[in-house]
Formats: sequence, structure tokens, C-alpha cells
Amino acid sequence: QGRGALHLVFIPSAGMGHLLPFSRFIGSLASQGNVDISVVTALPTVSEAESEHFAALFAAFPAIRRIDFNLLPLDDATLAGTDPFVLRWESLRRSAHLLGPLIAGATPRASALVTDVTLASQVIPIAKKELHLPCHILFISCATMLSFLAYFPTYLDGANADHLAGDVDIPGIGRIPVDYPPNVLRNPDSLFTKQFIANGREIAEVDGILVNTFDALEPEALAALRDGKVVPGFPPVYAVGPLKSSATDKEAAHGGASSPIAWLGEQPARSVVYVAFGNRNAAALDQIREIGAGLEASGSRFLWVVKTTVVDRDDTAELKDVLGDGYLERVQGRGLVTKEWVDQEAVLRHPAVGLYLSHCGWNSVTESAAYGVPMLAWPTLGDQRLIAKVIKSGGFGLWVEHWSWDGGEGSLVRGAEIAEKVKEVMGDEAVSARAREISLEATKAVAEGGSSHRSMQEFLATLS
Ligand code: BUP
Repeated sequence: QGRGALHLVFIPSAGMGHLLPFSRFIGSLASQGNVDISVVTALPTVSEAESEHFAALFAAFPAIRRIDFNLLPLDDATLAGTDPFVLRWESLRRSAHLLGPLIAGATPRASALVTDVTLASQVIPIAKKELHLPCHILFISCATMLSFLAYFPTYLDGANADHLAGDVDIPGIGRIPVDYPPNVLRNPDSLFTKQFIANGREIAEVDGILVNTFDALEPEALAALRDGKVVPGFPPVYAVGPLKSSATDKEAAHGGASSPIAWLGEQPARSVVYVAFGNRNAAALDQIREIGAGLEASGSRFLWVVKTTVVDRDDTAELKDVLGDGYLERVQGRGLVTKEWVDQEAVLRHPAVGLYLSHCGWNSVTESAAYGVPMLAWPTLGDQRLIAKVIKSGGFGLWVEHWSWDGGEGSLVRGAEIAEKVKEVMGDEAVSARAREISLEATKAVAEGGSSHRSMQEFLATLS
């Protein structure tokens, strides 16, 4: 890594879905050289996966500086029971005033900040008023979600409301049904709602927004944002995706991935269903067992990552207890089930994988799109239903909208239905063809002269 005039300071947030796109972006920038990079790091992290990822990132790129960020204790009884990741965002936000002096002391002098959106309302004023530096956001969800976040304050003002109370008609995007955005926004008292509104109100003050998407994946949302239809005078939006691990960053991804990949190597092309619902989806035991039954009944080969807790450190359950007696023996040879972190990018890139049954985290979707793997969308929470809409309109997957994760009688999704849908998408030629097309578009976008490559150059040009 060279010692150029540019010094970018990155401020990532908590959760692998937030950290991974930052490390991918940082990795590709570091590999180009000529840019000094610092990363604000709050340790210990919430999850083990994040700790390992930070350690591997700094090991892979020794020239990257670590700015240790010691968080103030979050002593607030009213927050009991809040999701541990949202709670960490709040800790970061309430300690953000410490960032000014920390970054002011950096050498060489910082040229710009790149922050996660969860900290936007705190970091933007510090960058502008205290440090007098340009500030950008690296937005880790889709452009459609960015439109929603940016427009939400206008919606609230128009409806004279302090929470999501109905469908939202976003200019240039169209009507978003009330049950697509994060459900928790219907509760004005939730911490997430307060953070979301504060960040949405501040976002237009930023100098630019980098988004992990590409023009061919979300043409309408990107056009609406860039044309100022969503919010007049909105900052420049740089679609720089799909972000991928750079060669060196591969080491920064997780080790121990060899066995699922080796197993995939023994399976026929496009025969395996990859099943993963993200890093922190604490699925109910009875729903996990229905998924197991569905995969078994589908007749397909499958690679299934099972998680039962919100934070990985708490996950002590034995697979055989989770799946029930005899399950692993019955599917042996055609189904591989693991509780370990897998190198998902390597899985989705593997020619044996023919379908991804997914929670629709945006990073996961961009990975599936990049490698042309059709999707069966089963969103869990947060932005994931809005993302499922992107998959559906993109035509590279199927979304069974009534599938929920509420659990309990009536809303449990039965194995027979899961098996039927898996077979349906596996056999859907139109969806496969569209997935291949999207993957070609993704490759073109990041290649020299492609839309994402050009956006990246434009972004860097604004800094020099
Ligand atoms: Br699980 C898992 N290996 O075993 P999203 C996830 N990932 O590489 P969101 C692995 O984590 P949550 C694993 O490839 C993706 O890049 C995956 O981000 C990777 O999910 C990332 O898809 C997860 O945006 O939920 O919504 O942040 O944090 O629960 O995964």
C-alpha cells in the first residue's frame, strides 16, 4: 500500500452484514495502493464472527491503521431486551462525540470519512462542523432501501406521524406496501425507529453515498435517487457493487471453509440447494425441523447452514438435537448440514450450487446475483422484505410472500410446501436464465469501463 495524499477513515458498524461490505470495499481500495486507510474499530465486537473478521482484515492488510474506539458504557435500563446489534449501534452513536478528537489526531491528516449509515446522524455533523472534512456513507443495503430511508422523513412530515402507519408512495419508485419496510418502524418508541428517522433526516447532508448495488440490478431506484425525485437535491449516489472479496481479502474471510467446498466439489453441476438465513436469525426449533423435512422431501442435494441464536457466541446447541433423531443419518451423502461459518461467497461461486434459499440479507443477494444463482426468498426481518421485492422484480428468484418466521400454529411454513417451492424454482428455466443474465451484468459493471467501475473512479476523483 502506497503513501498517497489521500487518507480515508472508515467507520463501520456492528453485524457481519455491515462489516463485510466495508472490508470488501476497503480491501479493493487497499489493493489499488496510493490511499492511506484507517478503520475505526470498537472492540470487543458483538459476535465472534466480527472479531475474527477484523483480526483477519488487519492481518491481510498490515498497512491499514486501526483507530481503537473505546465505547462509553451504555447504562440505560429502558433499553433492556433490545437486539444486541441495535444496542451496539446505540453505543457507537452515544460515543460518537469521542470520534472528533480521535480522528483529528490521525496522521497523515484525514481527507474524508466513510461511515456506516447507522451512525450517520452522529458522524455527519462531526465531519462537517468539527473536522471540516467531506463525509460519505457506504450504504450496505439496496438502493431501494436507501430511497425508503431518505424519503421516510418526508412521509412522516406529510402524514403528521412519528411511525410507519401505512403504505409509502416514494416519488420515482412507487408504492411500498406497509408490510415491506422494517416492521419495527410501526413502533415509534423502538430504538431502531428513532435511529432510523434521525439518520434519514441527516442523510441528505452527506457528500456522497456509495451503494453496494449496480445499475442493471436496480435501475429505477438508482435513477429516482440520482434525478432528485426521491429527495430533491439528494447527494451523488455511487453504485459500486457488487462488492467482492479481493484476492488478499480471501484470507480475511473465514478459514475452515474447506469442507463444505470440498463436498460441493463432489456434487453435479447446479444440483445443490444452498440454505442459509443469515448470521443472526434465531429461528424457532419447529420451523427448523420443517425446513429439514422440506429439504429431505425435495429430493435435492443441499448445503444448509443452521443458526439458532441471535449472537453466534451463544449458540451451543448440538445439531443432532436441533434436527431431531436420525435426521443427519437419513440425509447423509446428499445433505450437508453445518453450524459453522462457511465462506458463503465461495459457496455461491461454486458450479454445484443451483439455488439459494435465503433470508435476503443484501450482501447475500448481491453475492447470489454476482454468481448467477437463482434465489428462493424467505425474508426474516429488517430490510429483507424490501430486498425480496428487488429479487422478484429483478426476475432472478421467487418470493412466497406469505412465508413468515412468526412461528406458532398457523404461520409455521410446512415442509411439504418448502419442498414444492424448492422443486419449482430448481426447474424454472426463465429464473435461471435471468440469474445468468444478471451475473453477466454484474461482471460487466465492475470491469474496466463498467458502470460500477466508473462510479468508483468518480467517487475517488471527488476526493483528490
Ligand atoms: Br451465516 C454466514 N458465512 O456462514 P447479509 C454469512 N456469511 O460468509 P444480514 C458467510 O455474511 P446477518 C456464513 O456471505 C454475507 O456476506 C454472507 O450479510 C456472509 O445478511 C454476510 O446477507 C451476511 O447482508 O444478516 O442481513 O446482515 O448478519 O444475520 O447475516
